[in-house]
Amino acid sequence: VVSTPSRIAEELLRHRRILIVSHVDPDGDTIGSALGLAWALRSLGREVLMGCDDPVPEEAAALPGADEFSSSPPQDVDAIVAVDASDERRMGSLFRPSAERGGPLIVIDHHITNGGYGDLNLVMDTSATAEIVLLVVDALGVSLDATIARCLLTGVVTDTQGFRTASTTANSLTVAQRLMAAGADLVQISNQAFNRRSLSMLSLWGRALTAAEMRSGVLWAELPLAWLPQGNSDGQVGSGLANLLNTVREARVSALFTEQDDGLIDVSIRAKPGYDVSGVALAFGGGGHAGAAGCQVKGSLAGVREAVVDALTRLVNTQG
Ligand SMILES: [Mn+2]
Repeated sequence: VVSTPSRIAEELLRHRRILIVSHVDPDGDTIGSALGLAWALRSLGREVLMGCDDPVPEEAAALPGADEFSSSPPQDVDAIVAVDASDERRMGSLFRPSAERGGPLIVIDHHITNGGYGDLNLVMDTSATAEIVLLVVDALGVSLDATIARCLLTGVVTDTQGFRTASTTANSLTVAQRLMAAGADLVQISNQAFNRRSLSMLSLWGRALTAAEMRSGVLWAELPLAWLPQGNSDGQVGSGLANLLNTVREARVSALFTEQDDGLIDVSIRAKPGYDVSGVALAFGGGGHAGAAGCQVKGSLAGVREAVVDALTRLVNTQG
């Protein structure tokens, strides 16, 4: 069911104990959106629990409530809200089929590949899920405070790479202006988002960049499992590198292949404005946006790379 911010607010207000779930390999948008909504609901006296299958990344780690996320939150809740998760697999082990849920699953998301897997789905084509959460916060009748504003601005700043992606709109800036006026510190949020890389991670990127290859506008790099630190969560190491690959002038589209310890290859795809790589990610079982998409594919590093690079080469030839 396609919903509206006011319908979502109405549904949320019916429930006392609400679980908010951020997606696996979380980013600043899914964590910031979850926390922004959580603090708004708490100001209305609701009990809110936070769930995420993976650790909170550096870019969102300083947000109030970032330490509350649990990979095994209590299941006796009245409603579940998934934020920024384009399909149910993005909820990881925290997804419950409808028969196992006590209450509704409410999906708030901005991925164009989202098919609407919730009982209520608020899916809009915005630069960040945090933009949509702000509409819900308004519909809840909560006035913005500095905490909510800081969480939501983290979502907008991280998903737009500091207002630079093709998904950035005038509304992204209008939203940012409102959030700053409510007390969010853009400089502090940007610093936390972009200037906190470890030297060891940059060294790893250097190794991957040295071996990067480009063919007819398609640039790709790999992070084999043997190079990665123990217990690596691929999102932490890879997402910044995927964005960096896309800054290469000759690249129309770029892909980063990260070998995981579970037999899956994580693929992060980026594109210059004018190209839409979401369909390729969807075809390989993932999803995303025109300019940034991803999937996790079973197979060897070389096998998955060949298949995805072939698909991206066809895409460049078609859309270019
Ligand atoms: Mn997002």
